[in-house]
Amino acid sequence: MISTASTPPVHFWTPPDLPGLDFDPLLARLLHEEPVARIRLPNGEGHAWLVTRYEDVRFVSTDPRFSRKAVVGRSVTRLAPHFIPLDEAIGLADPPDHTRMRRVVAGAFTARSMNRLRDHAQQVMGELLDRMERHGPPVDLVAHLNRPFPLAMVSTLTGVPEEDRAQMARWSDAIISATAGRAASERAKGEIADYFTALLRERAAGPRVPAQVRPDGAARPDDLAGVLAEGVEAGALSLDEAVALAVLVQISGAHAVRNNSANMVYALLTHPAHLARLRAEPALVPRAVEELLRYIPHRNAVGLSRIALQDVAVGGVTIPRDDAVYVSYLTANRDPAVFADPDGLDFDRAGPAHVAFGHGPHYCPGAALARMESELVVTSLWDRFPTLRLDVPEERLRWQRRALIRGPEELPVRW
Ligand code: FLV
Ligand code: FLV
Repeated sequence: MISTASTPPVHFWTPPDLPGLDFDPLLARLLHEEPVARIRLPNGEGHAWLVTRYEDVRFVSTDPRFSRKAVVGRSVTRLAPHFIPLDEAIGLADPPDHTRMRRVVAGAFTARSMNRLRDHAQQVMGELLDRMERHGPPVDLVAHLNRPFPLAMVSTLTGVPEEDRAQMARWSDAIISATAGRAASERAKGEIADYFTALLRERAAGPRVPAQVRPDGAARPDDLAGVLAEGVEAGALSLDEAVALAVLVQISGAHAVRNNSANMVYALLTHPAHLARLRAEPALVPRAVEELLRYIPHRNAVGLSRIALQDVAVGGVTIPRDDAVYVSYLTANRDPAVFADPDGLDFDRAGPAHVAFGHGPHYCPGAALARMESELVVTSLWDRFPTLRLDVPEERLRWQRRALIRGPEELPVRW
């Protein structure tokens, strides 16, 4: 029998500039009508598969027959003109190389590091809120809080000193962008890689920040740069791998939480009953943040593909060897087979975990930090400014256009 099931039509997909937290209509249609589809995005060559159901997304993101390494050197169809990670980055590695690098990073994302960062987070948040109060209403919340807060947190984690953080933000914006132009994005990748190469060399030469004293008496900084420098010295990973890893953590950590936490504030300001309940029941905050992570469409289109190393059946369709495959964590989080009333925001939702941080070996290493930052944003902001509200009608808010990661351009508020 001749089957046409394995060669469905290719959907040409130029993601629309959607306002607010509207869900991409093509993504919704594919989830419901064509859960294993073929797409073509504005850059790169040919087509790629797109897998949208929760179970299929978890399968593709876990099965070793789908390779990230094999993406390197291929011009897979994509949203951005360039590739965001450096070729040696952990996001483009497969096990066992991936496992080896991940083990090194674990040393910087320990419970102890997170606890230390929690105290620091409260201090940074307090300073930003003080500054906002001194400025007085109206203020742009993105500029005053959503942008500087995660930038400070991830920079403390990586080991980037305060005086270099504005430059980090400029590099990140040029790299996580579909509009900066390929040359500018590649130049920024080169410059930030040079910066982290120098920072790691400096850490290897000796600590310049107050060091933790380890049981063996040796002293070292336990920020990511210190952990990576030590890993390079021990032969656990190459300098290029360490630099590419640090760059990915630095740019993704600041950029993702800036936008996602701004979207959370927007979601709460436009769901007053949810906000009132959250204020009345502070114990609800962790569950509310989980539900917001599930609900918020974090990005436009899709991020990083994998290559099928063999023919693999996914959701009843055979994906041929050598074809590129994307998953959508956005649609997986709206799959009605897993989440009842998936398009509703429901702080009482129980059941399976969302996949907003990805799934499988590449699961976001910064998830605990991102959760802590988001919980702090949605509590401290209203503790300090209980009457916080938008300063313009909702329809007048400007949303980033042709973005990779979605979020408001600015969030004018008063109190
Ligand atoms: O938005 C993207 C992205 C963001 C990011 O923080 C890290 C990345 O590697 C990527 C990416 O590869 C593709 C994106 O569209
Ligand atoms: O870090 C990545 C990432 C972060 C993010 O906030 C959104 C994304 O789509 C991605 C991604 O696709 C790949 C990453 O490595």
